[in-house]
Formats: sequence, C-alpha cells, structure tokens
Amino acid sequence: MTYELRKKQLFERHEELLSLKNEPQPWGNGIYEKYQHPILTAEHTPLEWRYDFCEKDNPYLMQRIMMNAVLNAGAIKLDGRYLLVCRVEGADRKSFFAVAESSNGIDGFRFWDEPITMPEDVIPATNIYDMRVTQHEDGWIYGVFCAERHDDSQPGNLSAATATAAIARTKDLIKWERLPDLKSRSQQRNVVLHPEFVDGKYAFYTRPQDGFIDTGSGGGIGWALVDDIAHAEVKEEIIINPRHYHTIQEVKNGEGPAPLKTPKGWLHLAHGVRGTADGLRYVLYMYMTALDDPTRVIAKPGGWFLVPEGEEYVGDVMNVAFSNGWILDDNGRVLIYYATADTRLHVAVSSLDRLIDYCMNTPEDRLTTGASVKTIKKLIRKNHGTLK
Ligand code: M1P
Repeated sequence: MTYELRKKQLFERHEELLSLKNEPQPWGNGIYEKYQHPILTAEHTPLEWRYDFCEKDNPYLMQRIMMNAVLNAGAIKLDGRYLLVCRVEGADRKSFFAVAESSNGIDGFRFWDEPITMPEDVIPATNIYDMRVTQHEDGWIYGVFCAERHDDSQPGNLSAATATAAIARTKDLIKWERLPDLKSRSQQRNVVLHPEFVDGKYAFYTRPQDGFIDTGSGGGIGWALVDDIAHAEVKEEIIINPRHYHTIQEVKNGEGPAPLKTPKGWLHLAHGVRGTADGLRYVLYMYMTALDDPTRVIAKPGGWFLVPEGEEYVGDVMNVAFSNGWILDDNGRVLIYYATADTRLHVAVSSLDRLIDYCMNTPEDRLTTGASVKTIKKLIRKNHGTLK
C-alpha cells in the first residue's frame, strides 16, 4: 500500500472514531445514564500530535509520539460550547492539559489544535494533572491542579515525590496566567476552588496528605479560606467530609469538580478510596452542604454513586472511577465526566432534580452491618405495606 493511501485510511479511521454517535446504555439505575462509548481516549488525540506526515522523514508512517491515555478532565460550558480540559498522558508518562470541544456535551468531542502551554514562572513541576475548573464570581476562570515534583529531601529515592496544588487563571482556556502554588503545611492533591466568595474570601476544598500517595493523618476533604488568591496560603484547615472505617472512603477521599449551587444546597461529587486484596478501589460518591454554610454537610447518601463496570474496570490502573468535571445546563441537565482505570473518559447524564433526590433520599451509611440490614428491611416492609 502506498504511503499516501495509508495516510488517507488513517485519517478516515480517525474521523470515523471522532464522529461516532453515543447512545445511553439501557437499564441504568434511574439516577443517571451512562453512555455506550468512551467520549475520549488516546486514539482521539489529533493525528498531527502523533505522526510526522513528511514521507521523506517518516517513510514507515510510524507514530513518532505515542499517547497513553485521556482522563480526569475539568469541564466548563462557555458560549454554548462544552469544553473539557483533559489530562492527556503521553507514552513518556508526562501528563499535559488539552481542551476538547463538543457542541452537545455527549459526543463529537474534538481536541483543539494544540495542547495548553501552562506557564512555568513558578517552581517548575515534573508533571501536572487533574485540573478542577472553577468559574469564579470574581470574573476569572480558575484551574487548580496537581503539580508533582521529585522530593529532593530524599535524594536516593527515585519514587519520592511531592504533590502541591497549583493555580492558574484564564478567560478563554487559551491564555493562562500562573499564580503561585497554594502554600500548605502538608502535601495537597484534589484541591478545588469554591465558585463564590465566603466571608469575602476565596475558599478551597483541600485534601491534606502526609505523603505523595498516603493521606496518613489527613482526615478527609478539608476547607480553607484564603485572603489573596495571588498569594494563597492554607492557614486554618478544617475537615468537612471525613474518612471513616469500613466505608468506601476508608483509605482516602477527594473533592471532585467544584460543587453545583442548587436551591436545596451545594451539590458535591467526590471520590472515595478503599483497600482490597487487589489494590485500591476508587469510586465516586456524593454529598450536599448548606447554602449558607458550605462546610455544613446536610445530606450524605450512603455508599458509592458510580463505579467502574464491565470494560471500565480494565486499563492502566484497574478498578478506578475518578471525576473532576461536570457541567450544569440551563435546563437542569447535568453532564458528569468521569474517567475509568486512569485510561479513558466517559459521560453519564443526570439532572439537578434527580441528583438532589438521590442525595436527600438515599439512606445514609450507618456504619455497621446491623444498621444496614435494618435499613434494607425498612424498605422491604414499606414496599409490602407492613411498615409500622
Ligand atoms: O490512580 C487513581 C487516582 O489517583 C490519584 O488520586 P488520589 O490523590 O485521591 O489518590 C490521582 O493521581 C488521580 O489522578 C488518579 O486518577
């Protein structure tokens, strides 16, 4: 086959993938609908990022730069466009941010021509990932993400790393202004900026952790107020959503996207992690906090909200569902962007009403088997009309 013909077929196959229509999976749980196909994978990245299309320089039409995964995307709707700030990971294990756009939020996502160049006029990081995008009432769009650097206090240990919350802001997702990293006594990952001022201050959801992987004494999802976003520092930190023994968030948890404001309270999506004989299991869960006090939890549906199922289990890091992006449409539709196995990105669709109903009416985890059986029997008796 000639070079030109192979190149033509390559572009045709890619176009076929990019234009694949996505349909809801039948028989969901009533809370949301997962969709049949992943919305973005490494294969969706533009061919120009991966191939050198000069026949003289690349006669075998090889991929010169391979892509490994598209995952953990921040999300925002701007001027009617559904935009995902994706974590794209190359074969070299370096993650970078790239924007993918769709006109309906469900399918047809296409990457913009080039990845984001994140300014590095702070201490440069080895790796950056998992941006939470917040449209703040101060008029800026903020991106808060993890900046990973080698832990130079352990020179002999090549796996020793530090996690810090990095902050950047933009108006258009094209040009970014980098602000100093969030100062904190502990390492931080999964830090999210609350969309409104609280007591005239910027408010951050935090996730204090003792080490790069272990949260150690870090008790869960925290909260800290910051006077100046350009010199952000965690001075006082309270835990608003703690970890707990024998729950889906026993080992660690972390805030997902910035919470959605609803008439009934702030709606939160988060991830919880537990240990298993087969490693860590990452699942998504929800909670709500009071409108007048975003630190006060008012609804705590028990257990997980969304887990990896079927093929979703399999990938680079098995048994992981992770979300740091969702979009609320004017009509109340909520698009939940979640990644599985640190490999690919999916969408699940729900509505504000359904998610509030889920949070308010799903029984809480009462933390023991005995209490769970009581809760199940109460529902059975209600259905049988024998509940006293
Ligand atoms: O591999 C699963 C996830 O692990 C990390 O999340 P956490 O800090 O809660 O352990 C992140 O690196 C995330 O990107 C990844 O998906």
